Amino acid sequence: MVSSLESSVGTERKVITEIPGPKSVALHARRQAVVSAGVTNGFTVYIDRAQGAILVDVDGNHILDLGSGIAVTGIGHAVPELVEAVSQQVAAFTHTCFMVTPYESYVQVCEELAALTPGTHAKASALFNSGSEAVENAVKIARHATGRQAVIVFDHAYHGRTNLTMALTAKNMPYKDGFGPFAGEVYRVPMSYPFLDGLSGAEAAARAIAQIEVQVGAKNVAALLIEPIQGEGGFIVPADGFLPALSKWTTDNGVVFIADEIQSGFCRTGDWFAVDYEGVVPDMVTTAKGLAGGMPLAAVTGRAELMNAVHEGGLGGTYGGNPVAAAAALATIKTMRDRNLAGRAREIGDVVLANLRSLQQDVAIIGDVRGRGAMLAMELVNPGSKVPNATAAKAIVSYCNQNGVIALACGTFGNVIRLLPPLVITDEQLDDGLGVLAQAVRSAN
Ligand code: PLZ
Repeated sequence: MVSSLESSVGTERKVITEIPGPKSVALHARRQAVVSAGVTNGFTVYIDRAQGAILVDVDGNHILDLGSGIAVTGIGHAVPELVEAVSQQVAAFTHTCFMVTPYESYVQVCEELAALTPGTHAKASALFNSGSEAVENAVKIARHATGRQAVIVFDHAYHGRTNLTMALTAKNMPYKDGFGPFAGEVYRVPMSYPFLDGLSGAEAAARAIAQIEVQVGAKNVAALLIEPIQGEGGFIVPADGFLPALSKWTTDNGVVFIADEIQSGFCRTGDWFAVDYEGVVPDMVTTAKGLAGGMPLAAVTGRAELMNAVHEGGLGGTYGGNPVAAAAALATIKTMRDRNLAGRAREIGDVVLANLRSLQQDVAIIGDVRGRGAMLAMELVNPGSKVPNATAAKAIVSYCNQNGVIALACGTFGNVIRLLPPLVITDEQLDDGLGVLAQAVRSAN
């Protein structure tokens, strides 16, 4: 089954119809009749099958994936180890509800999370279905364990779309507009954004901490929640020293430091977690996306004394840690380890950063090139300024799509192009994708 899939997909980008092709156009008309307009699609080719870094649409176009379904399929599509593990688990049993009758794979996932997340302290985890749910539970646990209520979040943050996580997310459109009232006791402070603020990590941390102490009061703060590299907000890499300074402040003040590694975790940045880069040890880590290679699974992993402070029965949910998703996570983690995908992410980063920096020399609209490992981005500006250029970002995404490449925009101002290729992307595929991207940037310049 796996080998025939491989041969039917191949490894090359091929555009054989207009994009979207006629079958995708027909499906899209059906979709518009029955799917809520609130759920949108960035790129309306309908997918039939996929392998590695290639998606095949219903018209037979072979699309090169530089987005991994927003940092999910890090190990690539239809990886044999995952297909095998999931198929066997589906045949064995699909659901019991862990709260009713447990099974080993849930425990194994928690063992892996304890071993892989930073720090050698005793840890415990709880499993959920989505990133938002993990973040929401991390906040619940931190409040319960500290007996405090305030939660500190940052400008440009993205943490989800549930009621609490909307409050934690910074950007109004499209995530929050008209969906209030929002949860209380959430306080937002400035992020380190080196391209725009020019501050060192220590200076940016001092600015944030001063604001917390003046406006909230350290003793009221249950948790400080931060994406170590911000995702939806614009792939903002804080200046070195920012995260360690915040981490120290939380430790000194009895505040739970929660790293939201939902987008940056699981080898994406060239380490298992983005905080590993500066040796920061969070009190809690939230994970999802890359954890289970496309099956819905999320986790909160934290210091055992925090995680176990919650009363019995205080955490849970029908599907959390579902056996099929747990099997997928174990296969995903094994694949990442066996194929050294953290190392591969670093190689991808070296190639892409060099390529985009040289392109930046030639075009006036690239203000900044940044990222780490295979979490990479360019920020587009009006020539000669730092004024956000969302028009260029839209044009670049659309040019890539027309040519069979998935590239994603992000950023508070919609002016950042992010690259999140599957970590198994080949050198040839990466070259091909960067070639299309360069043409797209030149045509938007
Ligand atoms: N925390 C850091 O990146 C999800 C959102 C896409 P869920 N990011 C993609 C969209 O527009 O809805 C994300 C994240 C970080 C939390 C989340 C939320 O994870 O699995 O989408 O709930």
